[in-house]
Amino acid sequence: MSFKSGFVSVIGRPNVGKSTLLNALTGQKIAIMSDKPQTTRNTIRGVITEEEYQLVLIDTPGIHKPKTKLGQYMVNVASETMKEVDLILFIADATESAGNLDTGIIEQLKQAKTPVFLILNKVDIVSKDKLLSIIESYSGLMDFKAVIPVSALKKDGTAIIIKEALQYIPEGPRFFSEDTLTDQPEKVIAAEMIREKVLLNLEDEVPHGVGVEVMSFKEREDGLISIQATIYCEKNSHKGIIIGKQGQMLKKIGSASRYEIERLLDTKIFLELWVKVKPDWRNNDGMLKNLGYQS
Ligand code: GDP
Ligand code: MG
Ligand code: K
Repeated sequence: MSFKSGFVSVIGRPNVGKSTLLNALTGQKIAIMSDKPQTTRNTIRGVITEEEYQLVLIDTPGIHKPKTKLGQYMVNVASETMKEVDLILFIADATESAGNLDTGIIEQLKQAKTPVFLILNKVDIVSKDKLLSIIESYSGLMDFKAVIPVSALKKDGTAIIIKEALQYIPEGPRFFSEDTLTDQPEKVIAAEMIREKVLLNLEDEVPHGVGVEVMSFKEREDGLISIQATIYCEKNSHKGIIIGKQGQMLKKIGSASRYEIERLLDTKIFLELWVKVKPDWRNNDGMLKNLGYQS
């Protein structure tokens, strides 16, 4: 059998479990996960390489009405991605029937003319009867090439996605070397991990106005990787919250980030964090570029 390779986009409204699914499929923590919507800004790719195929998975930012330049960037990335991939996995929440955001995405999926699978996630917390009625409610909305109920959290049904997906993947070359899990530079991943920890630790106090830039990422002579990163926020009061009393919060964010990055890179790291106020950075082109949001 000849080798197959292709690109698969993962799309769905916030919190349906896209990042969790990507991680389940690739077996690695790459895309960042949190219970807050819109944590995924970059198009992060996970790569699955087997004897006979290679699938490049793209975590597509959610589609929504943009209010800032960053928002517009995310929408552009999403709609461009949808046209160029071989297959789209549209992820929906199996515990709820389609809402406005779901149907809005479906309208856009129809225009992309790329094959679409409906992946109904979180079946671990839904009854069979409910699941059947949800499937029913979705199936009238568009012609899905497959409807696959899964639990990304429990890795239940995820192998079926791959098996079905391969029917839509063309013959092609190996795009990435076998041990590649993501084509994002490690610097960007480290920044995403740190941003995840900020979001996780600060609840809703410092909402989406946080960006992380890795200023330097160097391997030292003793093998340790030394990372220096700046956390940007929009207000002085936010800076205070991120740093915390006697630096406690920043310390907490730092050690949680270090743990996660060490696990990912499989090596010891030395992490230094700074916090800076940059009002309105989300509307600043130069700033967006620095943070890796190239358009
Ligand atoms: P995203 O915004 O679509 O990327 O969603 P995330 O992957 O960040 O997941 C959002 C929330 O749903 C997190 O709290 C996940 O733990 C949870 N979640 C994801 N997949 C499942 C699943 O299969 N079952 C259950 N019960 N929860 C899930
Ligand atoms: Mg996500
Ligand atoms: K999320």
